[in-house]
Amino acid sequence: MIMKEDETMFKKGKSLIAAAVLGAAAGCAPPEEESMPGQEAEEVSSDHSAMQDSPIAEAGMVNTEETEIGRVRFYEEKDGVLMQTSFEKGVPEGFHGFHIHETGLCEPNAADGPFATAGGHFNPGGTSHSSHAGDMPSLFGMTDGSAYLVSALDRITPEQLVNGNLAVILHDGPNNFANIPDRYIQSETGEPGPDEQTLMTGDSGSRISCGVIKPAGA
Ligand SMILES: [Cu+2]
Repeated sequence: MIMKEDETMFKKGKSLIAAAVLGAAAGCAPPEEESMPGQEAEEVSSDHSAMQDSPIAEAGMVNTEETEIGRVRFYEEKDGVLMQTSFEKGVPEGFHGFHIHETGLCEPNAADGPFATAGGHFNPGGTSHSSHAGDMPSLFGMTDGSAYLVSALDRITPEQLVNGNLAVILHDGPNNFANIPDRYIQSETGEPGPDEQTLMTGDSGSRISCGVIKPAGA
């Protein structure tokens, strides 16, 4: 049932992209006489039509009751990966931290808290949040609990997504991307700026949904 509705959302996304591509082919660029004198017309060459192809990897997103509430699909494109996320329900209203975590193990009853078994952010470069390969734009939950997000990513490779045994995690709270200016002082150390925990996680709180990233069709 959920899968079916989810498919519909996916197709909606697909036809939007198709419409955009058609628009471009039909010559929607402004006619040359409209360019301002002395201003070079800029070529826009970004092509994110990968969603017309088959995904290379997918994650079925479950909540803590292990019900599938959404799906994340990854498509290979020329310079990276296109991520398409659709949740049918279960996303609290507002922004949520949304990341690729390092271990493809989603256990709602994990000893250290729901989905703690997925580990930290996927971070092969050993950098701070928000420079992790697994960092993604925040997911916005609508008032009806649904959410939809498409984003181009080039810090993670198709190979890592297909063979990395990784997981997508949706957090309960918004992500601060470790953007804590120095005028904020850490209560424990008296140091300015973000503390270690913030530099690791972005402080988006508990994990409310998890999905193991599997090669498409697996
Ligand atoms: Cu996370």
